[in-house]
Amino acid sequence: MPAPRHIPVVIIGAGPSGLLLGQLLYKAGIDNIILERKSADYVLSRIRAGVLEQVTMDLLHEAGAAEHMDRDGLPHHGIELLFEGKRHRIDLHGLTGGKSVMVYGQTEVTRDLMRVRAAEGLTTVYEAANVQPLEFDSEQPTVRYEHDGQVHEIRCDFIAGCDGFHGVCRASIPEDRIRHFEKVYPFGWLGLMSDTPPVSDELIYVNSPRGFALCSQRSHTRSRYYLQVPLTDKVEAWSDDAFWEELKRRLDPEARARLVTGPSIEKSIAPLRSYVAEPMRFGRMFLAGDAAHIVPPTGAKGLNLAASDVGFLSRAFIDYYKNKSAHGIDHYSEQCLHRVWKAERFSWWMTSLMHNFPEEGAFHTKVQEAELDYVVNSRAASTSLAENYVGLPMR
Ligand code: FAS
Ligand code: PHB
Repeated sequence: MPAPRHIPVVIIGAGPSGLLLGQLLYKAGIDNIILERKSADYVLSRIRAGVLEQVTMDLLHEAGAAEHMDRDGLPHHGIELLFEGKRHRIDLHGLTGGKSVMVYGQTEVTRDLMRVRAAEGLTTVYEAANVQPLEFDSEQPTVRYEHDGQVHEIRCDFIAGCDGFHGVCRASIPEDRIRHFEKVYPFGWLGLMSDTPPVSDELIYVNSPRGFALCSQRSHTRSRYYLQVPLTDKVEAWSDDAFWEELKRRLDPEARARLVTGPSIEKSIAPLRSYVAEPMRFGRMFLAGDAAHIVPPTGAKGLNLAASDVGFLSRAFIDYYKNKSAHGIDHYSEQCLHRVWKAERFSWWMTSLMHNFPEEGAFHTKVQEAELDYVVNSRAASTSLAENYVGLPMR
């Protein structure tokens, strides 16, 4: 085994969390390495989020990775809620004093971060196998991994667990030091991507008697659609035609008439869960993004929460190295969780509002109808939805 080297921060995972953290640390002069178990192509092949909050946009600018987002991203000032056959616009911009969101895919964000990292000559070890965070309670943790048939060890000051929900970092924490909070939803999202023009200028969130649907987009020529499906459904059982026919059944007549269908370029089913691990810091190992929490995508918060965790973590490391202060790292978990739980609540609320829960019975459906009517007819209620959707401040 080559002699262990020392790198200040070892980041495990090269998804958006790991890549954004790597860039923010580099910009502050803090050396780091990223260890990723998959290939770069595999990471880019995963179709995930599509909506960025201002906080995320600001961090991408700070990371020097916003050029393509500024060029290709689509600012959105409103969304629509469709229920009982009628669409109701939520004026995000007007209700939040001028805030908006940016429609720009996670795949593009990840590609942009990969590009700037490579341009700066920074190291990302792809296809790093059997990555193990070790001695993270000591003053000098170690990360061991295998690559190209060799075992490697890196000594470091800090480990950033950016390895997602199924990663190794959270799994390395003894059960008596971590608390899990989880809610699993009784359905999944069947997603389809197509090179067809979006059905509408803005996103449409649908609550129909047949289930939830979402009409989203990636550009003026690429659309992203979702259908609520039972957890027992298999993506192989859904032909493109079956998807389009079911989507039409859940839309209003105007959208149904405008819908342009076409061959899927991606189709997959994702389960929905709410999950939070507490705390998010264990000695010199810090969890960020999906490694620490998961939200149902209804509120478009997953990627954005990952970004704000990384914003807090990068500031904490910069505080440590530049100001010799442990204040940031000592308050990291509390700072993140304050924002995480508000996003968990909003994502749970949007999911509860927009999906069918047949097992909950007729009373639940009537309460849902009343809440939808209240949200679109009360300025206070629609303002609450709007300020959460555009993203609460990082504080
Ligand atoms: P990621 O999971 O993206 O990245 C973690 C990385 O760590 C991966 O590349 C993984 O290969 C790597 N890794 C794992 N274990 C490792 C190990 N042992 N060693 C080394 N590397 C390891 N969010 C939204 O806002 N809107 C959406 O519509 C949306 N849709 C989603 C659909 C699906 C199917 C999923 C799973 C998530 C979705 N999300 C959505 C949430 C998603 O966007 C996440 O919030 C986002 O990917 C979080 O980024 P990371 O924290 O970097 O985690
Ligand atoms: C998406 O475009 O993938 C998307 C948009 C908004 C959501 C979830 C997913 O709430």
